[in-house]
Amino acid sequence: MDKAAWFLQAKYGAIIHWGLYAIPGGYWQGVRAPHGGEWIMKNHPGGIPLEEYKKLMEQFDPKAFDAEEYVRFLRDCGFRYLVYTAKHHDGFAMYDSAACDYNIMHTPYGKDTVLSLSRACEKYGLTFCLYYSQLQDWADPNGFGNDWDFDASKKDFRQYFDEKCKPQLKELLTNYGRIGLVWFDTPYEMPEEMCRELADYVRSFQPDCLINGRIGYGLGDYRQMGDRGVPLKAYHKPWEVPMTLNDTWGYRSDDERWKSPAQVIRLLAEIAGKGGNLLLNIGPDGEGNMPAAGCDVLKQVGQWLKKNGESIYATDPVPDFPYRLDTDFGCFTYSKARRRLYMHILRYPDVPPHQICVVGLKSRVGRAYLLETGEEVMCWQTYETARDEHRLRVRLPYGKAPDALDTVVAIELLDEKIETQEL
Ligand code: FHN
Repeated sequence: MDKAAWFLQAKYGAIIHWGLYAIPGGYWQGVRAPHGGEWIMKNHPGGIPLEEYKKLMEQFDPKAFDAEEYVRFLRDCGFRYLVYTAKHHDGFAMYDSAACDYNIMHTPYGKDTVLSLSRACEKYGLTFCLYYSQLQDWADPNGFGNDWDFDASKKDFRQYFDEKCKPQLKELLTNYGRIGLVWFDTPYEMPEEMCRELADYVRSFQPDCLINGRIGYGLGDYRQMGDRGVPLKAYHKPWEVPMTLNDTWGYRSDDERWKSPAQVIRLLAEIAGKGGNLLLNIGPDGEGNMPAAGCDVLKQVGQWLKKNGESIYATDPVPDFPYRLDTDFGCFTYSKARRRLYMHILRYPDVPPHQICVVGLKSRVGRAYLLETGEEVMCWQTYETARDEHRLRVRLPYGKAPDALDTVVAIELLDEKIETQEL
């Protein structure tokens, strides 16, 4: 079986950015640091000296963190895998690392969160995956990125690579059972030989572990789109979009710009329809609470997925449609195995007849019904010879949208192969 099969079917993953930076939550001594909360050490004017930043360790005692509760919640919200920041750019390890003392075991909390989360994922059936910042390490004199504590001209990146990066990856890949994928980040100018060495190294411990595209030079097992970057068209190899739920990755106390459940569902449907995965972030605070407003959004998406998951999980990319008529209703997803096309109605046509017309589907259509209830909806196809246009019309239930977030119509296809018209 293809080692990416689980990833292709999963479609919806969660990423948790959590580290010491969650304590200041975007403010250092009353000064607001711009952008993501996880960058505070570098983005605070002049950079926070390592010795100062390290003092956060003394305060790290997140009483509200409960790995089992986190993972059960994520499972109930419909996520199929979890990516966790074992070490972000600040260089602090959220697990018990023998390779470097700068880790969670030396905080008042003193417990290994990679261990507890990996076990919880096993218990609740999520694939456990790890984020590891391979190039940037602001705590190591030879790591990339910290030029306020360390003289950049004296850095020996090879030393950091051999003495911290590789040993830590070995720990992560040998002490926590099966790792679904390693999520590298910001490879910047890292030389190709070293990226290759790292990819081979990961595979030497866990040959089935996927590596994301940010290993660099196309050495990964799937394509990592840019942060929040959704491609315009379907892409037929494995890929993933990392997305924030508000505007930050690591917790910021001032960021309340949460996406709505409708926005998340739109992203999920659009990305699945183009053949990709949505990797959605949540950043717990310094006490270990996942922000309540973000959790509410995730819950509502989860409730929608319980009824409509068939239209998202294990779906395949939809062939391009030349254009649509009447209304910008939303988008399609498609399952080859089930021979079904799913029409995601994100904007319900508000005037009767509540009808949507799509041009360009050549395959023959059978029955159509609301996925949530099974209620049949009328649909019919016509072909206009003079204009050479195949039209599919779907007549929706009268009144308001059966599901205000996204009403899904399942359309059964009679032909094995789905075909659309070319213009
Ligand atoms: O610098 C990081 C950032 O903090 C965050 O981890 C994101 C997630 O995709 N990756 C980098 C920026 O692309």
